[in-house]
Amino acid sequence: MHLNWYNIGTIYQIYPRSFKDSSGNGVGDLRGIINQLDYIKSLHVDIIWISPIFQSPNNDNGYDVSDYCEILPEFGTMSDFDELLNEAHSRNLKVILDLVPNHTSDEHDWFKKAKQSKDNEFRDYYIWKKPAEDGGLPNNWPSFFGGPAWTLDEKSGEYYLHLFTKNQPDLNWENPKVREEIYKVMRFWLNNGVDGFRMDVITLLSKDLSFSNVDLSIGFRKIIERHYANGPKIHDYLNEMNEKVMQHYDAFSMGEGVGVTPINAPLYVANDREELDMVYHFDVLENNILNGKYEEITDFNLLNIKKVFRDWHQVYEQNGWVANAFGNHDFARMVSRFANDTTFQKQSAKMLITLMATQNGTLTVYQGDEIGMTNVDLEHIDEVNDIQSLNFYAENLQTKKFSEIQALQMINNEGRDNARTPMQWSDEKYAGFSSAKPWLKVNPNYTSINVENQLDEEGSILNYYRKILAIKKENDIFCVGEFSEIEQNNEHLFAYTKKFEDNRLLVLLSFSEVPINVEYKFNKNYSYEEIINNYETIEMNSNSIKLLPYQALIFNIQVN
Ligand code: TEU
Repeated sequence: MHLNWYNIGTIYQIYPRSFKDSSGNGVGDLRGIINQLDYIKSLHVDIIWISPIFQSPNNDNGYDVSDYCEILPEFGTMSDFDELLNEAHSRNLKVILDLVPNHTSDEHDWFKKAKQSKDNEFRDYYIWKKPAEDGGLPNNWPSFFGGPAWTLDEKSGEYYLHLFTKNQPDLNWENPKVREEIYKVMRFWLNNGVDGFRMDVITLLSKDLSFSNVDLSIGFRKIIERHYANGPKIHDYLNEMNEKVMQHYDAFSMGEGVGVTPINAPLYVANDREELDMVYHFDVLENNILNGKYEEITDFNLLNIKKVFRDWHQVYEQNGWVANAFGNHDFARMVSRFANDTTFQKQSAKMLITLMATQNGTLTVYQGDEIGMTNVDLEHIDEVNDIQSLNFYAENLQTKKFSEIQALQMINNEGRDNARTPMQWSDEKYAGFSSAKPWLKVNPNYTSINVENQLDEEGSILNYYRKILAIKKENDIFCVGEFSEIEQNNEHLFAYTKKFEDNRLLVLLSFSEVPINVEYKFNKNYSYEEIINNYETIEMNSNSIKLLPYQALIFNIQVN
């Protein structure tokens, strides 16, 4: 198998609003990123993915773009961006941007013009429908962020489609002019030197033109999978995009795979398809979210996570490639969701990265996870910023399904702001993120969890990330190979061997708060070299290993 730089490389995701403020206005910016490039490089990551930096009214913090080829002034200027790119490249770091091709902001010029009249040349850039016969909504489609996916444009008496907020009208990809506009945007950035794109909700581009009602009882996740994502022309569009743009550059595409399953993923990413280079799947991130956020969640269950990884192996068998994530800007913090963010915060943060770093696929690391940042407690709805949470809260005030206290609790458990609190750089005021009050509350635990504390502490989470990512960089087996699970039905242990070419690894990960014993017969003909351990000790004999709470171990196996 041929591995490209983007298969082997580790991606570090930056949410620019929360990364580092250099201008003192409480909002992170490009110069903040430039100033931290040495820090980023020191993590041994290879690629930086920056969430949207384009002109935007920030209804959905940049995922509502009003000009794809301008930088949001709060973040800086085009020359700051050029400098960022040059400085990153000079450190051998690639940079990918977040392309948002499914929708624009309602403040984008195209939409402003489209709204002017039914025969405006931009009208067909968006998706318009007449009211239903009873004068109501064209169909019963719910939006991702609560409420219907249609909003009435009073002037024309027609509804426009928006799968996200009403300020994010969906583009009409049936229109070849729209597709050309987006390709133009892509070429603009690629010609400027960027190394690729993370493509926001790329699976939603092709709509089911029957626009028939959906069965709401199947839950939102199934609605996405069956009706919103994977539409009839999606593969034509991605093929065209690849042919007209991507294949002309040494750049890669990582499609946000909302609604993608291990079964249909190869259609997007198998080598011979010439569509996307990798799909970023949601099966770990949404593992305990059954139907959709704020609908139903279950307790964390390791057996389900193990099954996810097992299921996705089939994508490699078909020459496809995926990107893995335990966290991003849309989910609660990984250490709070999947492990233990109190007594064993340190051990479990290290254990989770050990798991992720040894799975097949491209590893993505979300800012702050490398120091074990945790969920935050927002004490009042006024402290909430995220539009998805705010809409849920407002809707709940009407339906009264949950008490206000419960609703806030749910936001604190599941909400997107958990991942968006300012990066904790030091124990200075505002966590060293900014000299002014930040746009979103700083997690009060910044006094103990911060970069500065961890820089020189040998046993810190940060230094553990550095160590494992450095080893991963030199060893392809970390991101590719055949798996063989040990004690597959053990709900406190994730253990496996990996084999790739002549290399072998043994990985043992405890998800238990008490010590556990793993029966494992060490082969006398092999030698086992411990290369990763999140504790200083190890207890083992020839037939078993005792794992301490959340212990993570990797052995390099050599045939004698
Ligand atoms: O996310 C798409 C998406 O599916 C998320 O909305 C996710 O389902 C949700 O947050 C979890 O409940 C992308 C971006 O990552 C997100 O930040 C944007 O809000 C969204 O697209 C719209 O552009």
